[in-house]
Amino acid sequence: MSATSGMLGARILELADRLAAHSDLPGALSCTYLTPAHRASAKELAQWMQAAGMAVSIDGVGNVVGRYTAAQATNRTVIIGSHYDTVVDAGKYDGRLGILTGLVVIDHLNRTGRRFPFAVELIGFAEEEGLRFSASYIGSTAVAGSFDRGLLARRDRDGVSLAEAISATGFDPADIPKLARARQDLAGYLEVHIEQGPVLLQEGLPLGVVTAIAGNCRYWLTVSGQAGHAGTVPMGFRRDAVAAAADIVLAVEHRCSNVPTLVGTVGRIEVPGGATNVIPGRCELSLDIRAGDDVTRDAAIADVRAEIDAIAQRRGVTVEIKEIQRMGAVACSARVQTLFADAIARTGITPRFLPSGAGHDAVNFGGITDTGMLFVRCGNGGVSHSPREIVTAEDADLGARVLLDVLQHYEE
Ligand code: HGY
Ligand code: MN
Ligand code: MN
Repeated sequence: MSATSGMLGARILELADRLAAHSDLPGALSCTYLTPAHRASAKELAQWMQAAGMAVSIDGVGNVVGRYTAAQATNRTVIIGSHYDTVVDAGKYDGRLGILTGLVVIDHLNRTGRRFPFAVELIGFAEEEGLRFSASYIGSTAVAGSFDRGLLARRDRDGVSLAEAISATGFDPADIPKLARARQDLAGYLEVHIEQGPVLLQEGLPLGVVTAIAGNCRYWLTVSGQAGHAGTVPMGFRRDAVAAAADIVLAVEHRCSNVPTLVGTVGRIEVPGGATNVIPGRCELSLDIRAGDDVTRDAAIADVRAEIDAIAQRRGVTVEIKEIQRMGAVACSARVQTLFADAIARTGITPRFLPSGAGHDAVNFGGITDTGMLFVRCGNGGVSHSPREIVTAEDADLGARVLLDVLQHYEE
């Protein structure tokens, strides 16, 4: 690649900084589905894709789609994708690194006039984290043809439904199935993503090849006990919803500890109408359990549910458990893993294969086309979903060069 070494990486980081300027929050990055910051981010990404020689559109669910045509007319397409929505107080690279890596690679192809026997579609998916409507992967399931219409009824904290939010952008949610790509046209799906963990950093490696993506299950729990006066109800008479929730949190931690690839997290815990001098009668909490394989995960879920029943019994509370998401573990294509590994080896680095504990848009393509992921090292101990998330320009540059190399060898 003629681009001076390091130049692509520096450009990726510069664009990530500029994209992070669009935020729902002052002084922190938060880009939630279909907020003004989210729409502004889509517009800026579309401009950059246009300047890189792609035909660009923003589809009905907010995906930013840039198409780099093939050497000859064909529908066969390799998708390079990742997401541009973020968690609250996020890092600048989760999802965005993958979009911007694809952008600088296609910009380089355009400048050098290089085209392939297949088209390349760069897609910035609009909603992967599932924060606003507790509905992950809206963008990638729409493109993959697996969007769950039942999600349209989900409401955000202001009571706005997903259907209303999408309709407000001028698109009829009933037309979402029309966004799906014809399966016979898909020649592959490639995603570059930060590792969001410490493995590559600890082993001194800039890149890794993803073998499989963990399956995760998410739940929303409502604990109902008995509200009361904090000063007058003796401890033995209480049915305290928060104390029961605390037992649940510790039961999840206990069951999910010391089992390889198994993790359990309570990321949100809320006391509706809570007050210092009131014994909580109600407590709501999220639950996320995932593992490298579905058998390990499902065994943990069964045990946690049994323990929740025992806690409810012991404490005289009721616990309603609502399943929000169930995603199976997805193996990455052996062919694409080999393509990434060979490209990494050509840079002189030993390829490192590793599973992903984080979910990614790639899970929605694993069953319909050759799908693979390239991990890029995370600094700061591998932290992610935090403003402390960092990537070096050198590593980002290597990731771009490997992605280009994979495209050049894709159809050999
Ligand atoms: O939750 C996840 O694994 C991803 O960051 N959405
Ligand atoms: Mn994330
Ligand atoms: Mn991500």
